[in-house]
Amino acid sequence: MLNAEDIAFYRENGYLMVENAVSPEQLARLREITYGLIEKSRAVTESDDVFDLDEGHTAAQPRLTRIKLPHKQDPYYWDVLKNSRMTEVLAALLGPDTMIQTSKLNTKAPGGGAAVEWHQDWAFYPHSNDDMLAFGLMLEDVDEANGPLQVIPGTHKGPVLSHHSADSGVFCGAVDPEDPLFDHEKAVTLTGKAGSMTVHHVRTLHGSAPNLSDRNRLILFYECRAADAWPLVGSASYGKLASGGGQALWDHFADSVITGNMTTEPRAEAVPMRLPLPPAPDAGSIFKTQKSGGARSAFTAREKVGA
Ligand SMILES: O=C(O)CCC(=O)C(=O)O
Repeated sequence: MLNAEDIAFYRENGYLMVENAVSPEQLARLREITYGLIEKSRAVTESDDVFDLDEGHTAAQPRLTRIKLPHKQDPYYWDVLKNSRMTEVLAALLGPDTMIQTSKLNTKAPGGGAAVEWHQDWAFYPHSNDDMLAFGLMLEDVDEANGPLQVIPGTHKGPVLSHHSADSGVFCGAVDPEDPLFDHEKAVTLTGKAGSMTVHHVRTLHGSAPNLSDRNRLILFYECRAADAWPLVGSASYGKLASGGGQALWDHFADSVITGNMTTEPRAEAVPMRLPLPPAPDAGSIFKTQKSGGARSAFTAREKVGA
């Protein structure tokens, strides 16, 4: 599925577009399940373990920022990851042994669905090496108007920028728009037809503007790692598991294998790291972390005014 040129492009730029990552049947079923979950969210009044609610969410008009851990909400999301062309992309970019780090379905509602401020996933969850990436499977067409993912090529080879609020000192999950290392002029916008998939390296700077269209922007993210990239203390999601003890952690990892085998021999590389601590007051999702942590918006300053 990926040729040598694609692989070289990814290694050089830290991102890639892949068309037709799933079959039309898989796409149709994923959409059906996703819209079913959005329907269910009508009964929900506060963000919980499944739904992250956007401002203005009501029973009459569901507005979600996210469905959390979709592969835990319906087994079909997991089935698609394991039984589609995605596994070929994983093998080409991460090798034969791969695991899921997390998943999320960012569901930007029409007419203003929340921006995701610029960040590096690596700042949220440093590991012993950075052979990690995120797939972004488009469940609806994504264009300039409905809040596409944007990336800054080459940043996967650069430093980890500060994702801490200059005001409060907490981890706010976003870079400061005025950070001199944040070169927004180089941003590339990733649009495509439903069924297309973005791939970005764990250290690539990325973000997305609000959804200003009258259409949903549904992107299903699977964040994956080489099995020998081992999590370091500091990531909120692993923190929860660790409180269940070693067995809970082990069971979680055993359930996270996508291809090949897990390992108890992590590979350590000399990669730059920062820890996502102390946490923002509400670390329930990236949206909550950025808001409650006091992240400054790059989008109000730029895209919203068309600058
Ligand atoms: O939804 C998006 O456009 C970006 C999502 C993202 O980067 C994240 O949730 O970490």
